[in-house]
Amino acid sequence: MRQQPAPKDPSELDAIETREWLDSLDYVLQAGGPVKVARLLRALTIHARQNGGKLPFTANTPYINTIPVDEEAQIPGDFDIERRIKSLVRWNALAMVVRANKAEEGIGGHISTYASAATLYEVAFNHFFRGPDANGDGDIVFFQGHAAPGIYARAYLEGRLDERHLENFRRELSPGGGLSSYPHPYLMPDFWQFPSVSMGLAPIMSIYQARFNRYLESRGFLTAEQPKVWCFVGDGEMDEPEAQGALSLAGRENLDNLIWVVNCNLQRLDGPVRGNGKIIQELESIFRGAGWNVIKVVWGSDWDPLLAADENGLLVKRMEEAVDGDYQKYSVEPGSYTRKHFFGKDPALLEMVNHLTDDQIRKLLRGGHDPKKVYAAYRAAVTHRGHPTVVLAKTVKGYGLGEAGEGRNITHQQKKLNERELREFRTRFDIPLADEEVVETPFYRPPLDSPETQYVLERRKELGGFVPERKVTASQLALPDQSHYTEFFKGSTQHAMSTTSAMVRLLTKLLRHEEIGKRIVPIIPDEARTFGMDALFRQIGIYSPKGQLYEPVDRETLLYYHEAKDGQILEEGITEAGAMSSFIAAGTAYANLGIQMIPFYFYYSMFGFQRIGDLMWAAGDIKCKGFLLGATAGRTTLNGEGLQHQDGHSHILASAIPTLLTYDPAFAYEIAVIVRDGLRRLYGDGEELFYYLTLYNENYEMPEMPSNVEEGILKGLYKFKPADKGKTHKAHILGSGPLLREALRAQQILAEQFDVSADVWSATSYKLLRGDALNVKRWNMLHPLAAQKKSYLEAVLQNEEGVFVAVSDYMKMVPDQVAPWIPGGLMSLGTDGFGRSDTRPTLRRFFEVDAESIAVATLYALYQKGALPAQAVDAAIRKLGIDPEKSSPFYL
Ligand SMILES: Cc1ncc(C[n+]2csc(CCOP(=O)(O)OP(=O)(O)O)c2C)c(N)n1
Ligand SMILES: [Mg+2]
Repeated sequence: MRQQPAPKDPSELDAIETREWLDSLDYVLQAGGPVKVARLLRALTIHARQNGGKLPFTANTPYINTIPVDEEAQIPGDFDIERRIKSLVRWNALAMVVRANKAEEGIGGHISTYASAATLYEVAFNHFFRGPDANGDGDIVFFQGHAAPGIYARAYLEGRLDERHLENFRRELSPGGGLSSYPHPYLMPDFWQFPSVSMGLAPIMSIYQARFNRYLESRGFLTAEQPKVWCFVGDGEMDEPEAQGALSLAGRENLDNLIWVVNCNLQRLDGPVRGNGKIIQELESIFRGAGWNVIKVVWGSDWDPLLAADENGLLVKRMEEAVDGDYQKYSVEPGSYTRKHFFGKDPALLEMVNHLTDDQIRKLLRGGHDPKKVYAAYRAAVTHRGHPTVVLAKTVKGYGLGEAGEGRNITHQQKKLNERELREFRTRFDIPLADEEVVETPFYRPPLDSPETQYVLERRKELGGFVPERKVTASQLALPDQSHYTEFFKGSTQHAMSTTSAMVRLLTKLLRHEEIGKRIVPIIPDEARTFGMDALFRQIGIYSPKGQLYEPVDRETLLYYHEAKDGQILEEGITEAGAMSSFIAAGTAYANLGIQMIPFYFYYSMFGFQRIGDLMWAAGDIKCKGFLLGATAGRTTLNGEGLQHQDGHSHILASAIPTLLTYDPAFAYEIAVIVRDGLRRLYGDGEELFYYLTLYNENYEMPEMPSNVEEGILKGLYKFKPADKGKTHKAHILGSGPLLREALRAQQILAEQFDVSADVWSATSYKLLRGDALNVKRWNMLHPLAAQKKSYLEAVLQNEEGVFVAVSDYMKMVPDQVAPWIPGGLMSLGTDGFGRSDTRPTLRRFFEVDAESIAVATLYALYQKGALPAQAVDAAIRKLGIDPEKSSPFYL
C-alpha cells in the first residue's frame, strides 16, 4: 500500500492554496490580459457574494505605486540638468525666507513645504504646464499658497523676477515693490491667477473651474484644446470641508481636464496629518469613491528592485502595517533605525536589505521625490480620459533641511538655518557657493548663457511660455442701450412686485440682448423657484454635460425642468460654496481665459457672506467681476423663516471687502440704474470690481424714477420724497430696501400728527458713502493748507436742517457708519438681534423699525436738539401705541 503523505499543518495548506490561486491568475493574466483578469475577478466577487462569502469592503489598493514599473512612461530631457535647476530653485526659495527673516525678525515665510514639493513642481514646469502661448489655452494652475517661495525662485531663474523682488519677499511696501507672501492676484496682477492660501478654497475653486471650462466649451466659447486645470493641495489641507466637498461633482461630470496633486508629506503645521493611520490610503478611498482616477506615487525607483523581489508580499504587508507616524520617524532617524524597526520586523525582510548600507537605506527615495515616478504619474494623468485624476505623492516635509527640519514636527515654522545647516544644504544640493559665502545666503542665478538657464527657457518656450502669468486679453463688450431699462424707470404703479422680481425681470431682458445675453451666467444653489426664476429653466436651459436623459415629470407644462448640454443656468444644487466657486470661475474668465462672462449669482442672503465669506473675500483678491444677489434679504422682510434665515447683517460683512460695491435698493428703477452702471464699469470700462445687491420678497408698487436721482442712486443717497413745507419742525429719514416704505409712512404720521416736515431719502449704499467720506477726510487732513474738499454726503446734506434718522432692515451699524458726516448726528434704527418667525408688521414693531417707531425716534431726536419737550415724546409713544416697557430685541 502506498503511504499517504503526512497531513500538513493548516498554515502550510493555506500557503499552497493561495499559491495555486495566484498561479491560475498569473496564467489568465499572461494568456488573456488584464481585462480578462478584471472580468474574472468581478465574476468571482459576485459568485462569492451570492453564496454567502462576506467580502470586506475596501476602496483601497495596496500601499504601492499605482503604475507598475513596466508601464511607467519614461521621462525625457536631461536628467542631470533638471536636478541642478531644481537644486537652485530650492536654494533660492530657502534663501528668500532666511534672508527676509534675518532682515525682519518674524516676517515669516515657509521653507519646508516647497522643500517637500520641489520635484512635484519642477517636473510639471519642465514637462507639463502649458503656458499661455501654447496651442489652445494655457493650463490653469492653482499653486499651494505657502509653496510660493519656490514659485518665485523659479520665476527668478527664468529671469522674470530679479534679486530686488526676492530680497523684498513679504516686504511689498518696500520702495520698488516686493513679493506678496502668498498668491494674491490683487497684489501681483501680472503674476498670480489664483489666491490659494486660505486652505480648501483652491481645491473647490479648481473643480468648479474645470467644470466651468466644460460649460464654456458646451456653449461655444472655448473652442481650442481644453486647458488642464492643475491644483496642488496639502495633505493637511484635505481635511477642509471645501477641499473634499465637491469631489463627487468632478467624478460625476467626468472632469478629465482636472488634475490634483496632493503633496502627502504626512505633516501639517503642528504635527502628523494621520500619525496613527495612512493619509494616502484614506484619501485614495475617498477619491475612488467619488469617481476619480487615483494615481499613488508612494515609493521611489530605489524600492523597485526590493518590491520585485518581494515574492510572498512580506514587504508590501510591512509597508501597509507601518503607520504615517512610523514613516515620519524613519525620515528623521538614521538608516540603522529603519533597518531595525521597519525591515527588522521579519528576518526575511531584513535579509532583503542586507546588500544595502544604512546610508543607502536612509536615502531610499519616496515617490514624490523621484522625478521618474512623478513624470510617469503626470503623463498618465494628462492622458487619462473619463475621470478627474488625483496624484497622491508621498514626500518628506522639509526634505533636504536635515536636522534643521526634515520630517520634524517644527519644520512648518522653520524660517532660519544656522551656518552648519546652511552648509549642509548647500553641499547636499551642490550649490556653487563657498563656505564663507553661504553664511550670507545670497541668491544664486547662473548666467543667461549657462546651460541651466538656457534649458529652463527652452523648456518653457517649448511649452508655450511662463506659468503663472495673469494677462487680461478679453475685449470690452457692447452693452445694452437705454431701451432695456426704461420699463423699470417707469415703475409699476398698476401692480405690486418685489425687488427680487424686478431683478429677475431685468435679467430676463438682458438675457435677450444680442451681445451680452449669451455671456450671462445665472447661478443658483437650488432656490430658483423661491426667487421666481423657474421660467428661466425652459427659456435658457440648465447646463448638464449629459443633456437630459430622462423625460421630466413636468414635460407637459410650459416651463418644464429643462436640462441641456448647452444650457445656460448653473443650477448648483445645495452648495453655496460650489455656486460661489462657479461665480469666481465665470467672473475671472476675462483674465484667465480671455473671455468676458457675466455671472449673476442669486442666493439666500443669509447664506452668503456668513456662510462662505472666505470665498467672497477670495473673489475680491482674484479680481472677480459680476453681481452677487442676496435675495430674501432683511431680518423683518423675510418674515416666516426665523433665526437662521433672516439676514440683518450681510451688509456689515460685505462692507469689509474693498472692491465690492454694495447696494440695498428699495425700488426697481434703482436696481436698473445700479446694474446698468455696473455693466458699464465692469464690461465697458474694464474695471475689476464686483457688486452685491440685496433683494427682497415684499411686493409693493414700484414708483416711477424721479428726475436727477441717478448720481445719488449710484453714490448711495438721494432725496426721494421731500416733505410738504410749512410745519414747525424739520427732519430727514433715510430709508433702505422695503423699510423705505416705513419711512414714507412715518413721514405721513409726523406731518399729520406731530407738525414735523420729514424729507424721505433713499439710502442705497452706506458703504460707498462712507468710503468716499473717508477718502475726502483723509485728503483734507493731509492737505491742511489746500482748499478743503467735501464728500458727496457732506455736499448733499450741507444745506439741510433738522434731525436725521435712518432705518433699514439691517443692523444699526450699517447706517451708523456714516454718522460722523451727518449734520447734528444720526439716530439709527435697525434689526440688531436674532430673527424670529412672525408677520412683517409684528417683526417691524419688535425690532422698532416700523413707521411708528421711526416717528418716535424722530421726535426723540428733535427733543435731544431742544426743539421739543420730553413730554411730547412721551405723548407720542402712547399715542402711537408703542409699549415703552417691551423688552429690547438686541440680545434676546
Ligand atoms: C483656512 C486656513 N486655516 C489655517 C491656515 C494656516 N496654515 C497654513 S499652512 C498650514 C499647514 C498646512 O499643512 P498641509 O496642507 O499638509 O501643507 P504642507 O505645508 O504640509 O504641504 C496651516 C494650518 C490657512 N492657511 N488656512
Ligand atoms: Mg502636509
